[in-house]
Amino acid sequence: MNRIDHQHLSLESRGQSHAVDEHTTPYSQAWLNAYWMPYTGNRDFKAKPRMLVAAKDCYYTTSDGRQVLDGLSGMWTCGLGHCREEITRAIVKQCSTLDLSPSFQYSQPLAFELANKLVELTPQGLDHVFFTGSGSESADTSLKMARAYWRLQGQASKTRFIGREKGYHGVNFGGLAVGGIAANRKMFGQSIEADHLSHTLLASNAFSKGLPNHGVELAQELNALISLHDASTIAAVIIEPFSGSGGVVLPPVGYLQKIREICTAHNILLIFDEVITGFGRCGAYTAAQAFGVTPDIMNVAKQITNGAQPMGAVLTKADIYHTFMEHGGPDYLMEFTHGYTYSAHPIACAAALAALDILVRDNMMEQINALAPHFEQAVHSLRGTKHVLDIRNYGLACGITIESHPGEPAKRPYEIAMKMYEQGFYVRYGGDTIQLAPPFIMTRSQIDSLINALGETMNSL
Ligand code: PXG
Ligand code: PLP
Repeated sequence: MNRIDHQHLSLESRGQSHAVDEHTTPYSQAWLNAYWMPYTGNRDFKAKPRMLVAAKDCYYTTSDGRQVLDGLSGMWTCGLGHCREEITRAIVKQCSTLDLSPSFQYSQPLAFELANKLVELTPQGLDHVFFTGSGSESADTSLKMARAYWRLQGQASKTRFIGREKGYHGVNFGGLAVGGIAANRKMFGQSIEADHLSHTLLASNAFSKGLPNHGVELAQELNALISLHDASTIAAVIIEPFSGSGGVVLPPVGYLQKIREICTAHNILLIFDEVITGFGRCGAYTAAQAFGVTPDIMNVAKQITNGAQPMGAVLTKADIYHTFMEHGGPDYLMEFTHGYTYSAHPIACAAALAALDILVRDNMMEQINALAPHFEQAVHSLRGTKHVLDIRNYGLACGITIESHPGEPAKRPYEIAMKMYEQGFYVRYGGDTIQLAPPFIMTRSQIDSLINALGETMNSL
């Protein structure tokens, strides 16, 4: 590698204040090594960094001045496109008005305004909002809320959780326990007690468009787990309406309805993790509305601020909120001993209000539903392309299963994503899948160029 000592470069030249990174020479390893990157092959990245220095609408600008089409809306976050002026303005204004208010025992009006907006946009019955800083924090908040709820109801033995194989609920210990992606769990040992339902990725559903037809009977596994553990030990079932990180695994027709029925029949709370599905990805404000099933608790994050500020939230039914209020003891005591320094951070609230305003003002759900059939037709045109074993889609999300190199399921998706990046396209790779989640504002011709590039790339490898 190069010998440049970045310690001696001026701060300004090290900062990425310009649209194009001025380092035309490679970065030094020592400089790169200071940052331990999350969920990244650090050694691979640092051998050949993929630095993004600016973004606008559907494009990133790389440090070497290339334009890269964003096929994943950032990290499933930026459906409205990057650097939206309305959101930027709201952030700047809030930043210079009230940068932080204490979140415990004091607050600020935007938190209440945003809570009411979320109640309005999400399914009827979810009436109260607890703010967090991320999807992982939403997951752990929802699990703690469920356990505490049952304890307050006099049913303290209801502590176990049921998640699903291929489920992703973030990286904190609670979310990890209910998560079902083995690669994410195996480094960390025991956390809290959880069991898992099977995933719903069935060979008989390969190349389904929209919700697959086979597999509703998999919901009956919940009855089997209830027989095994007894409902008196189970606090909640947590499910992504469709699994995102696990590879865009869709629920069979009727599956979520059945899970809802079983939970209700056995006094088990149903938590939907809508961190990816929330705020437009499914062509509705939530997947709960798209699929017609209302959970007791709903977790959101990501698209809530269009990715411009970190924020998450947990929405609950009135019964849950009021149970805490009624059992709270004297008024000066807190009812739920939980919260984050950055719960309802004012700048994040301002970003979220601006982002949600755009979704409503621009009839974004209609726009998504108008674009989704074109996206569906485009992604399924890849059927028959080399290495493609399955293609699944819903709304503006797609998962493509890639035939593995023997014994190395994660390698070919990585190779595809890297080659795509070289050619100016950003797609997600994870496990044995390639995932796509275009911004809601992407044009048909941009979708076509993304899919054409993907097809050519796969055929070339
Ligand atoms: N639940 C779900 C359903 C998620 O998808 C989280 C919780 C955790 O959120 P935070 O904000 O703590 O990361 C997620 C996050 C990807 C990708 O490229 C997906 C996630 C995170 C990073 C990358 O698929 N999902
Ligand atoms: N660790 C220490 C020592 C703290 O003081 C706090 C918060 O006050 C935390 C962790 C939790 O941080 P956060 O509220 O940002 O999750």
